[in-house]
Amino acid sequence: MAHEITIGPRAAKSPFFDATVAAGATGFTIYNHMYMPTGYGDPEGEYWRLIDGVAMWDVACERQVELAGPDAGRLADTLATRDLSELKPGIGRYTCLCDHRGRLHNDPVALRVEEDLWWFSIADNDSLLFARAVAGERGLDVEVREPDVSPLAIQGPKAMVVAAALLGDWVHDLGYFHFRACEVQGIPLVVQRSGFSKQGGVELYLRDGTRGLHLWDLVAEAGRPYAIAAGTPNTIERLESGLFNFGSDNDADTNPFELALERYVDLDAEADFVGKAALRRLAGRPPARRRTGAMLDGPPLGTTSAKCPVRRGGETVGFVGGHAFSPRLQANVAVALIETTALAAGDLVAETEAGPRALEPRAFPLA
Ligand code: THG
Repeated sequence: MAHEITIGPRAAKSPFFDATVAAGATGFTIYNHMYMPTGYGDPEGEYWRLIDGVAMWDVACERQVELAGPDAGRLADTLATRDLSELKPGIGRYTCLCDHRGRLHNDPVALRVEEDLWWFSIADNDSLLFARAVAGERGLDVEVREPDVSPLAIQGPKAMVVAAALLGDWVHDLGYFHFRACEVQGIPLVVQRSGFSKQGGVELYLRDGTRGLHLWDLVAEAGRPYAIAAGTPNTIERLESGLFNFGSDNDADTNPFELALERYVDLDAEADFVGKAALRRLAGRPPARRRTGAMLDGPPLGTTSAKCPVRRGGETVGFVGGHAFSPRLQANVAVALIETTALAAGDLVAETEAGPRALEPRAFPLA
């Protein structure tokens, strides 16, 4: 008997939902309380389309936490582990968000939309609640809310020509994480050079959820000469590239140094951001665990972002945060978070669902 998950406030539809079903979505996950497609039935084809061509992804679940008002900039700098104050409107920056003990609770792209208007394009965690609490405790004059904004990603080596066909040649001049507001056939957008792959492209932040299906069709039409098709943030490619995936690569007690995200922590920032003192203490000694790329031996493994244990001798010394068979490398790629001493000692084994596999640590990128 087939079962279904009810649509409602705990599992909302993206504005692109019906289009993704029509395009043949075969699976969904829930991310920021919203459905996100996880595949269209041809994992290998979807991978090669991202590597060699162009794909369009429903990533509406990358919800925005909007900070608006006179203290919006102050709150942005209070939440982020990097200095955002000197960003000009139209520029974004990838940053960590930590709690008071330096534990990561999100890794958004922060966009300064206007002087006093910010969006934190968040990964899968309820950081809106955290932002509201901090704004209140610090006595800041700022509204924190979730606006009607839903990203649609165009990714792959042909993504920029598709974006230019849809929007105009100006998109080629956007620097990485730079963005611009525009309209296409009256549909309000913010267009940013960004996306969760190393293959290049843009994200179209749809600013009116009632226009999702129309926008989807316009992108599909502009991409037709380049054989665009629906895809999803791709686990194989993100593992090869070493992109951090919040929730898979970390647990609730992981700090940015363990995750090799230290270049997104500025301990000399002027703002007294949440977690700064704790992160200063943590920075003074080697991290207890370390995130690493890895190869897993043996026959091809399935693609997963589910965790499995890493052992050394009889002991559990960490976890694999996702693994896949890389068609480019013809080998199994993985990401793992492993106790630093065990990582140095070697002889590591991942207890995958297909049985134990020797784990060889490797620096990112793997491909
Ligand atoms: N796009 C948008 N929002 C998002 C994501 C996105 N929110 C959730 C999630 N993804 C956030 N995570 C990431 C992780 C990595 C990157 C962006 C968002 C990324 N990293 C580049 C890298 O690692 O090479 C560049 C980072 C840098 O060095 O500045 O792009 O994908 N809208």
